[in-house]
Amino acid sequence: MKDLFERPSGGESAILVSVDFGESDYKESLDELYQLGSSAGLIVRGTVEGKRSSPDAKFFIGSGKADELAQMMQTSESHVAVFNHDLTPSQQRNLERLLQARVVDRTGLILDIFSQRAQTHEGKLQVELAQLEHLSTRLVRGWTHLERQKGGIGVRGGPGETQLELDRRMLRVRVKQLREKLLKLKDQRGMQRRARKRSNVMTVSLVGYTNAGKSTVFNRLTKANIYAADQLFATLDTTTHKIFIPDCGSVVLSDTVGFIKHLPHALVEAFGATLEEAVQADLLLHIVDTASTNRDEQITEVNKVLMEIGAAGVPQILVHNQIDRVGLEPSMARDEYGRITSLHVSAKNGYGMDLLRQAMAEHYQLLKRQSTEESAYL
Ligand SMILES: Nc1nc2c(ncn2[C@@H]2O[C@H](COP(=O)(O)OP(=O)(O)OP(=O)(O)O)[C@@H](O)[C@H]2O)c(=O)[nH]1
Ligand SMILES: [Mg+2]
Repeated sequence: MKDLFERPSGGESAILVSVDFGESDYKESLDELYQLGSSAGLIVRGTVEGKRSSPDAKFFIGSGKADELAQMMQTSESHVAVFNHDLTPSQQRNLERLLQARVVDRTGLILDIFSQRAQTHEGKLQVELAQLEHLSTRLVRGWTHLERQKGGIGVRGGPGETQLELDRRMLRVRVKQLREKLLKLKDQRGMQRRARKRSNVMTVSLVGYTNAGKSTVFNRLTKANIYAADQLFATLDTTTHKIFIPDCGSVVLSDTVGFIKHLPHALVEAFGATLEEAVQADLLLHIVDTASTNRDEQITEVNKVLMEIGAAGVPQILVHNQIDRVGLEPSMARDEYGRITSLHVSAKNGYGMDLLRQAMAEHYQLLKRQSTEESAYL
């Protein structure tokens, strides 16, 4: 976040590049890239679009489009080209040579936002590990460019392609160090969680697509004042608060990092310890932006990531948020056994927050019944 504000007059100029391979969600993914760019602090000056059946081996977009891009970069005085795709190291290198500018792919951009947002010690270590893991599969530049120096999107300082072999060795050493440090922190988290379990406190995690309104819900329920903003990945570090709910007692509520389509694998792996909060929760509140045109796909994406991290089995309530934007009333739906399956709320206006509390209280009662039944069998 610090970097975001350090950049002069709001950020660097950039051109977006997107190729339509005939996917059904092409337009939404380009909108998302725009949001990612502005969340990273870039000023988007233009977009180069093309249609292809497969990527061009040399420039990804083909040489004609690459020339068009070079032109647009020059006239708009942009120094960054952001691709809505993952590039091979050689495509990136060829483009950088041609454009004489920095080229960032979708994963690089997401990693950059994460590195700007990381605030806690653990968050910073996790981002660094993700960046190094990503880099180790491609290693176009030296790893030293990931040192937290001042610099632009996708670079953060750095000397370029020098000393590649030495870099590889240093990279391996650093990855090992980071893994060890993170493992220690994971143990600490585990100890805290076990203490909570012993004290019979229910744990609830807010999960969902980025920008759905998780932090706004969190603030409503806890009366905390954590950062919520119309930005992708406004939240990076897990925040946990204890709240008191009638018929339920204390509940430990966590706000977590948002998910996105094609969440870089290196990030999912590096954020294992943080995401573990969701895996170990008694209940997931899956926050959805009801007003998004891509709502159903976002729900599917979130469930995919939950599956990947091993949280698919945790009971989940779908919370359709932002109903004020589509003119719906707060409501609650139940399955055939009477269990709450989904809610419609507006965190911004506070509509339906009582329903959220009721849902947590009912889940608590359910857990209590289950544990009594279990102990009856023993
Ligand atoms: N109109 C409306 N806006 C909302 C509502 N809930 C959240 N927002 C807005 O949506 C934007 C994103 O909200 P956040 O709470 O930061 O979303 P998040 O899910 O925590 O996002 P990340 O941390 O970036 O993944 C902010 O501008 C909020 O003010 C709602 O119920 N109605
Ligand atoms: Mg948030």
